[in-house]
Amino acid sequence: MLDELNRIRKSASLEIPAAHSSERLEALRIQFLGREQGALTLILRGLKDLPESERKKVGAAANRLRTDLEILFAHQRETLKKGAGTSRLLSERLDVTRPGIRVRRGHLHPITQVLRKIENIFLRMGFTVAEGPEIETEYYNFDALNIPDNHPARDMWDTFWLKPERVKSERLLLRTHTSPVQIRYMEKNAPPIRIISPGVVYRYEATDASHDIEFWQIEGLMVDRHISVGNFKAVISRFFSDLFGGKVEIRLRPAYFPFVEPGFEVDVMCLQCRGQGCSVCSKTGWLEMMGAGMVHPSVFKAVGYNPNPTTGGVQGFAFGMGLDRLVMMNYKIPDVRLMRGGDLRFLKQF
Ligand code: FA5
Repeated sequence: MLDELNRIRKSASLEIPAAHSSERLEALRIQFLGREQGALTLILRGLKDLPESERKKVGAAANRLRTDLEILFAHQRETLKKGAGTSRLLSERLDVTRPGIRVRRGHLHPITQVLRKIENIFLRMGFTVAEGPEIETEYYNFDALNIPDNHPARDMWDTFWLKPERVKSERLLLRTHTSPVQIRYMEKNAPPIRIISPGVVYRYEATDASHDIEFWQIEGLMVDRHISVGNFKAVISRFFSDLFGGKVEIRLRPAYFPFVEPGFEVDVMCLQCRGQGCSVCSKTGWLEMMGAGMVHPSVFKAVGYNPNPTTGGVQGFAFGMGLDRLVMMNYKIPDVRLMRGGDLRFLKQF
């Protein structure tokens, strides 16, 4: 038996360090220590049949050999692992002399590009930029703008109401226009005022080529003593000629908005079809770009301003234009829904 143990020790100490793969190492482990037929296992299992004097001697030698083999196997396992690490290092090594991988640059969304252009035009005319929240209270979106509950004008803006229905007794909604920023700004600032306020607004309505449920508006507000419709026309004509290079025809139509008096809508001749009529302008040749008007005295009262010019009060004009539609005009985009579609084939063109 002792001879047999020596033979196993000799062969194992040659073969285990020579194993160059984990598969080979596992085969050797089974050969020597395998639970069923391992050479050493068979000897340990046969101990019980030996005479007592021999059993002790062989048993001690066999256990020593088992410990030594386990150490040999563990050592070889480590060696193989390190070897694998080295070959990974070799395969992943960095060749700093190779040309780099080009990282594709993104760019600004067409809406952001046009918005920046518009902001610059207004900044040059002495306006500043103000912001307001997209989640708005019923008071700022409607009541303070002279649109009380049950007023039929509320039907003009299909609204996404938020749940829970009331927060601190206020009903919340996704703002349907940027006009609430007028109120928020006037509450905190005294006249004279010259601001624009760009932002996203939401409407619960059916979509088509010129209507989306989420779109950008830019609010404008100018308040001072002796401001008239003439000032509005001058500012807005200058704006359109700076934006489109002076080649654009605009027209003012009377319109009703409860927070202005008089009110009007401003149309721009459709650049897509040059006034001939197409799907973008619903075959009219004109695209409605903004609602506007002279700020209603009730709105001034709601923010604590004196609306009476004969007693030193103020007057002003306000407008709210659809930025998406201006972008459509600027780049001749046929459908407003492309703006938020996330289609790279569309976006890469700008
Ligand atoms: C308003 O939202 C008023 N707050 C504008 C205003 C401000 C009037 C200040 C008077 C004084 P209106 O609902 O018409 O008005 O929207 C203004 C502009 O937003 C429209 O002229 C149009 O250009 C754009 N717009 C309206 N609905 C959509 C829509 N569903 N998708 C894309 N653009 C839209």
